Amino acid sequence: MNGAELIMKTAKKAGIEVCFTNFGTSEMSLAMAFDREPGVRPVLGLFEGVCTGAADGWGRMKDKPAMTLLHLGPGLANGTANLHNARKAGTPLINLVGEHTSLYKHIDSPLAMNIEPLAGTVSGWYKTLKSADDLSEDMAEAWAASMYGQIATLIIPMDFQSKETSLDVAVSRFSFEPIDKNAADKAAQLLLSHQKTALLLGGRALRKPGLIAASRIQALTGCDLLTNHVPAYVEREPGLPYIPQLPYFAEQQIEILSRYEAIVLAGAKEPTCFFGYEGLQSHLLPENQPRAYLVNGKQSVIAALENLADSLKGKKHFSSKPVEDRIPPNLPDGELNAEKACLTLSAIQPENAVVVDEGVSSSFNYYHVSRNSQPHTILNIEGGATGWGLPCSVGVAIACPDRPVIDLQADGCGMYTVQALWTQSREKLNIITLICSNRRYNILKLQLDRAKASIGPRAYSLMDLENPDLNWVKIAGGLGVPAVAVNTVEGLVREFKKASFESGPHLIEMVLR
Ligand SMILES: Cc1ncc(C[n+]2csc(CCOP(=O)(O)OP(=O)(O)O)c2C)c(N)n1
Repeated sequence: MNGAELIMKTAKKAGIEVCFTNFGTSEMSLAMAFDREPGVRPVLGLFEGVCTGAADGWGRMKDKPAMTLLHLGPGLANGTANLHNARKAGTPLINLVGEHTSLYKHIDSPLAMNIEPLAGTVSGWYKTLKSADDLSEDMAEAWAASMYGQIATLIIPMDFQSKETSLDVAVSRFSFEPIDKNAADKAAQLLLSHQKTALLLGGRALRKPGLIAASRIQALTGCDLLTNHVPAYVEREPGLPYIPQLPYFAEQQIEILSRYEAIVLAGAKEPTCFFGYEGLQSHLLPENQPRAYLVNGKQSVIAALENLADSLKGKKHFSSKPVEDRIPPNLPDGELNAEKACLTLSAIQPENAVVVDEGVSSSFNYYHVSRNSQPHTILNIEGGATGWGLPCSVGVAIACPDRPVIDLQADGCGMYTVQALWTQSREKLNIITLICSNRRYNILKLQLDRAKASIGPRAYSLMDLENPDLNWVKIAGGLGVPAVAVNTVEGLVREFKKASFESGPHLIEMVLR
């Protein structure tokens, strides 16, 4: 057995099932180990951003890490934007990054790069392997670090991968830190002693057990439940509460947040502006608003919410709210625009779907209008780095082969990592990509309009995706994914149903007015 095989054995023993990779010479031994230690399934992405986005999608669905295998610093650099998205989403994820032979490192060869600082920008844990003797222990440590919902990057010199070893496979161990009783007491006190309160949910709190505990807290205290603008993962089904998202624009968020006398944050980041503007506060919670943070990043938010709900029993203070009737959305008709596209999807999406939302300005409405759709999971781009939806769908479909995967995908963002369609085709993944084809960077135009900036023709043309038009049907076809274009609700319904009946990936370009 060599070092690379030991890494794969350790990964398999820890429960890692898949590795999204685009490798090179310095990772050759690791690539060969996929055959010698076949527990981990390798999946090829034709750009590292596809691999890292796919690992994000897989990790979100399974709540445990997928691996990537990337080529040296440049490979990691290509994958960094989607690692950033994964970091913001709190996704467990492990990168294996090759490094030049340990004795050769001081030579400034063509691909040499200082990898660690780059890894540090996105990784909660990172390490360059110092000795072949540490291979298995370091891999097990990387796994444990990732399980807190962070990225772990292990940089492995080439000579350690190929070195023969008789080391044992290390056992990976992970547990959350105990929940904080003081934080729970403070949260309970705030929720019970104020009239108008909110519980701001994020991270794993938006999974089913967290949502059930949150709705118990709501029933016992009368608090509102909220989430940040782009929650990474939200489960929806009858019996689970609808969690309104804070709006995109800062002044709207400030207006909503200032209605509350006290706030409890449960796994959610403190709301901030996407961008700082002069005269506008960047932290959006009112300065003197009493608040409690239920957990730190190493505690289980689900356990903390359940504990809080239990501790509030018998101390009912406010009457609970009536449960909202779940009325499914009506199907619109006629020519497609962004709102109708969201309504149509909400009305026809199949039961148990996973909806990956990188629709940007076209999907502003989707989160709200789909609240009573068939049971589903929504994934969102918490980090805001473009080019996430297509790769993320790859990881989701591999993690959950029995669930329909729908990517609500803005056209501009789609072009960043369009190679993901090839992986979708090669792996025969059941994904329907719905391109929101407005043929512009609309969100940038909206931002400029708001800033009342006078836009000259050159700047204007930089936000236009016309001349030439992107031909999505041909692009998808060239990457092995059957595609059609539609411009009416009726066409969308027809093509969506057709695509749902056939296995494998499909793309529908929704030409929006
Ligand atoms: C890595 C990265 N590059 C650039 C941007 C800036 N940006 C934000 S959204 C966007 C494209 C928006 O266009 P599109 O995807 O078509 O969605 P629309 O705005 O039309 O709804 C760009 C370039 C970003 N957020 N991240």
